[in-house]
Formats: sequence, C-alpha cells, structure tokens
Amino acid sequence: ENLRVAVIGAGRMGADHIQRLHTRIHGAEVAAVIDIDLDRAKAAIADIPGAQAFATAAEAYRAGGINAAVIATPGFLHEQALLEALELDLPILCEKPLTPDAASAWKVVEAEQKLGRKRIQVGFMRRFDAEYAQLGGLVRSGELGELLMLHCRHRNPDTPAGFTNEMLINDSVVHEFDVIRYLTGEEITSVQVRLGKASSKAPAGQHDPQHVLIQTESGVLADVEIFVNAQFGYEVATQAAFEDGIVDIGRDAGAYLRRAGRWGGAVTPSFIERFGAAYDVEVQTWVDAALRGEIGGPSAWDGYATAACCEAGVEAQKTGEKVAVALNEKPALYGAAAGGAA
Ligand code: ISE
Repeated sequence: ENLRVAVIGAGRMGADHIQRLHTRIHGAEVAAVIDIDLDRAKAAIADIPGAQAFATAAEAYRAGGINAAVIATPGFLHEQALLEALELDLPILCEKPLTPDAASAWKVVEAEQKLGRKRIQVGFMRRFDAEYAQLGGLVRSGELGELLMLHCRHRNPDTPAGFTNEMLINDSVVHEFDVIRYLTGEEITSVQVRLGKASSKAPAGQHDPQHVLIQTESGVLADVEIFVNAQFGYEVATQAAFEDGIVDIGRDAGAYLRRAGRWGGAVTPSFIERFGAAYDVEVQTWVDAALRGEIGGPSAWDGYATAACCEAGVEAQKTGEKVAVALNEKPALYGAAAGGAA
C-alpha cells in the first residue's frame, strides 16, 4: 500500500515536493495539501485526482486517510506542525530548518524521545547530492589524509520579499552547518560572522554578503561566503583542503557549448534545479523507509544541533564576537557520530 502523504505548506518548496511525490516518487501519493491560503492549496492539487485541500493540518488529520506528513511551511511554523504530526506518530519529512532556534528544536527532540523511535527526517537534501556524498566518502576513506579546511560559497540570485538578515543564517547558512557536521562527523564548536562591504543590490535591512567562520571539535575551519543577492544565478560550491589533496565540488557542470565565437554553458538558476536530483533521492529514501516503519537520513538531532549553530550565528551577526555553540547531551536514539550518515 502507498504512503498517503499530507503536504503542509504549498509554497515554492511545498509545490515542488507535491509534484515530485505525484510524478516521480514510487510508493507514495499526495492525499492532502494544507495551506492557510486555501486557494493556493487547491491550485496545488488541481492535477492530482483524489487529493484534498485544507486550511489547517488538524482538519486534514480529522478527515482521515493520512499516514505521513511533509512539512514545507516557513521555518517559524515548523514546531507546531511537527508536534501535531508526532502526536499522531506519523513519519515526517520536515524541510529545513527543523525550527529556527535551539529551545524549540529541543522541544521537538523531546517529543520524539517520548515516542521512543525516530519519526523525523530533516530536509537537508545536500546529503543526497552525488558530489557531497562523494566528498563525504573521500573524507571517511582517509585516502587524502585528514580534512583540514573547507571553503564554502553559497550564492543565490536574489531573495524573496521578507528575507531578513537573520534568514541569511537560519535559512541559508543552516545548510553549511549541516554539511560541515556531515562531512567532518563532528559537532561545530563556534561561529563568527563578519559583515564586510555590502552590495547595493541587497534589500533594505539586509547586509549582504556576509562572511562566516566556523570551527569544529577537532579544529577544522570552514569559511562561508553567504551572498544571497548575487544576481548572476545560483551557486553552492565547496573546496576541501586535505593533507594530501584538494577537492572541489559544485562547479558549474552540464553542457559546454561553443557557438558564434564564444564558449560557455548555463548557470543554475536556483536550488530547485541545482538540487532537483538530490530532492528526488531524499524523498524516495524517506518514502522507502517509512513504508518499512523506519526513518533514516538527517535526524531531529541534526535539526537541533544546526538550530543551535544558527542561534550562535545570529548572535555573532549582531555582536561581531566569536560565539560558542553549546549543545545538550545527545540522546542515545540518535547514535554516536555527530553528523550521522545520510
Ligand atoms: C533556501 O531556503 C534553501 O534552502 C536553499 O537551499 C538556499 O540556497 C537558500 O539560500 C535558502 O533561502
């Protein structure tokens, strides 16, 4: 029997997941779409026979027939949606961030603990990207010696209305926090943010770009250029420096065109295309596990640990200080390795 999924939030990511579940994923169907804007929910199911639209998750659950939830509302609404779905013991795929701060993320971890088994996979899709997975494999194999430094570039063409200064950390750098933990297998111990020369293309109230310096338990340093109004297109790329080699991932790939005396290729327009294949693998992995009664991939612990990093990052943004990341003790449910395997 198929997983019957309620997709909560029919915005950009929600709509993308709805189409993914409907057209590409095996073993799942979209049973309900929930959006506070009911017209948007209805539009999202227009081509999906049998799916129903609701304004709240509570109404959808009352109507019955749902046995899994995908949460794709803005991050500040995740806590309530997570607690409601955990209450029903549903397998959950929750878009990042789990929640925007450590205290609310910890409440979610505690609620999952009460159930005694993992129910939440967090949408850190980069772990399912072929190049990140390859880099992770190189770190773990040890064939290039120890990983020493990471140079991360995270560039978006522009930001949607209402994208605040804090969201550079909470919505964008949160991915770097997760991949740094995933690649090193270590927790992050401190975050510093430097605000340099700002682009005139950034909206009022947003300082863009920013430079973030991150350190892990063994001392690995990662620097992140977060530049969310970079105009030219989308780029997420990392250069890793090992004792015995340098590895680059995320360079523009694809067709290399020569025409009319020029050479070049297309720049990825957004994360939807850049990580399209990774999202497919992520969602299929979640569905396959849920059908077996299991949950894998990035966990609520990863969501909590990255939320703590974000909190430190936002403080560092405001104070200019190097801010330590303090974590609660890790519950046994989440295993030993810091980043966990995808
Ligand atoms: C967005 O929410 C994402 O998750 C993208 O991966 C990231 O590149 C972007 O900066 C965020 O706003």
